[in-house]
Amino acid sequence: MFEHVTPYAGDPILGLMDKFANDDRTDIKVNLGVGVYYTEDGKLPVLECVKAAEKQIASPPKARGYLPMDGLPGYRKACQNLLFGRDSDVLKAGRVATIATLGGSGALKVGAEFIHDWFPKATCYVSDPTWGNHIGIFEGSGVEVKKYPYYDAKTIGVKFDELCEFFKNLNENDVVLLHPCCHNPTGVDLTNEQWDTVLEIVKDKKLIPFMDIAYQGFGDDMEGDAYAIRRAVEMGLTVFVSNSFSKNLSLYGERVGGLSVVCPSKEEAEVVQGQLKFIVRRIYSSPASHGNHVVDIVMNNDELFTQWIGEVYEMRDRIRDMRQKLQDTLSAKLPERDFSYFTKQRGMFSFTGLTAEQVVRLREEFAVYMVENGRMCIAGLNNKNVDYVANAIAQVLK
Ligand code: KET
Repeated sequence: MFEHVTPYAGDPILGLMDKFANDDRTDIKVNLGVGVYYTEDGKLPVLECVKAAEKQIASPPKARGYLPMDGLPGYRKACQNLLFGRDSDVLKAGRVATIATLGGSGALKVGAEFIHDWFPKATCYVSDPTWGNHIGIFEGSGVEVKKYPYYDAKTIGVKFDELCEFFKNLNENDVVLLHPCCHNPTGVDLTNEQWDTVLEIVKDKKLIPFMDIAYQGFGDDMEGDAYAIRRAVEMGLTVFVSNSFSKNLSLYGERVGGLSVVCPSKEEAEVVQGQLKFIVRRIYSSPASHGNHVVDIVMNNDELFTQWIGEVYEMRDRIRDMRQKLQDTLSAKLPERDFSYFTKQRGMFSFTGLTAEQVVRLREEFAVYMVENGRMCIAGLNNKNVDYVANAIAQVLK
């Protein structure tokens, strides 16, 4: 019956997690593959603000009824405040449709379905390179996906002029998938001035900006990382935003994300909200309850919110520290090479320029795991393994 079913090649990021788990070199192995933050002790943290929220949920235990299709109102408000700012005019005007989703991936999926349903001729343009699943999710919803020029390996920067020229040649209502901060996989972001220019083109050419923000707080800070989103809104653009709390609340497995669509009017926002609910209903009916409650409690309590911000910045600062340490150690070992990109790139990832062969050598000879495109998750480094990793990299670069 299943003879015609072809095998799944496996996912280049999540497949690594299995490989890593099955690697019995437990004393030395280092996981720099998946975009997950580990503490200095190499552990996945449970944030203090989350522990406090879970205490509230546990006593007395909360009943587990179905959530609304679009999630808890307090959760949706939390997404909106964080993305657009508490005092945002579009929020006051009720112009934003927001739903809770199953992670940032779920937000992208619901957004892709919406684009497919209501903009059937749209092509979705993603940065070259981008998070691989951007392509998978949009194509999986029947949307054609193409790439726009982005990363420049020569300058370890953005091919900015090429990108602008490219956008100028797109068609009305084409979707451009943008990373507002902490670009995955390169760690190379646009400056605010560059965002201004790009968004002018987006406006001029009537493109649909779809902003995927999975690392808010890990670049500059909560507000600074939302610059592109807020600027687009200020300019009166209609914009899709998918956000994830997986990383900044360390709630990966709870599948907490959101999809927001900024609309021209309150009336349109209500219609869009309805269609998003309809899409959710047809895929998984309603979101998961626990994560919705945790986010609702943390984000709508001033004390826990402040505590959360502090905890995010602690993670951000530790990653920055590790960038510096890795750069310093490698520069000392191979002084003829320039490793300054480690501290120039932002967020969880560095695009190392290591070839697939070198990445395989790191894994096979040193049990250091990275994605084969050369992406390293800096958040997996700590003071105990950074020398070992630097040494391994130096060996494969020699
Ligand atoms: N967008 C981006 C840019 C992103 O890096 C991820 C996850 C997601 C969305 C999905 O978020 P979630 O809330 O987990 O559904 N990226 C990491 C994990 C993964 O590949 O699934 C990663 O790149 O390692």
